[in-house]
Amino acid sequence: MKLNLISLTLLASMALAPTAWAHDQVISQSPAPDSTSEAGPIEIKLEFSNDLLEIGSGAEIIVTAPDGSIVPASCARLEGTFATSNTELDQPGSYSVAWRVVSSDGHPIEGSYSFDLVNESGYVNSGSIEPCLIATSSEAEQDSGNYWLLFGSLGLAAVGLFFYLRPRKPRSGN
Ligand SMILES: [Cu+2]
Repeated sequence: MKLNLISLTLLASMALAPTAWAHDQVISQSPAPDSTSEAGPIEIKLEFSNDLLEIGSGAEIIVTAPDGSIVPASCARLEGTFATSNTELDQPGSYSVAWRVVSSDGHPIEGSYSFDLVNESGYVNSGSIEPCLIATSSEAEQDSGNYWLLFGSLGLAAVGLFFYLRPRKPRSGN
């Protein structure tokens, strides 16, 4: 009887655990997915089910234009359950928003969605947005190049050390 109670408690806690440990969820996104916005300064605002953590490279919000280029957008700001980034859009078409934040349980979570832009007022970007620095693919390649250079020089140093330290054979025939 006592054993049954223990196993029941164990079973119940196992059933409840996944819920307690689940990542936070995005609960609202602005501009809303599949909505249409008018050209101009646009604030991307994402709301989550719990306070976000500000650790490491933390939060990233990347906005991609209809032509596939990355739109200048400010670094993501975290305020409690919100992550926001400011941008300015004048090219009509479909934009995609890709985000990555750190959930309150310490796990990174990510998602993406798209919204449409129309430009009926003839808005022209002022270029006043200070873009957040985003590592481009060429920078990433350069990093890996430096890595191999370092790796290679370490290897050379090891080979040099080996030849320097290796015991010399006494010359035969002396
Ligand atoms: Cu998690």
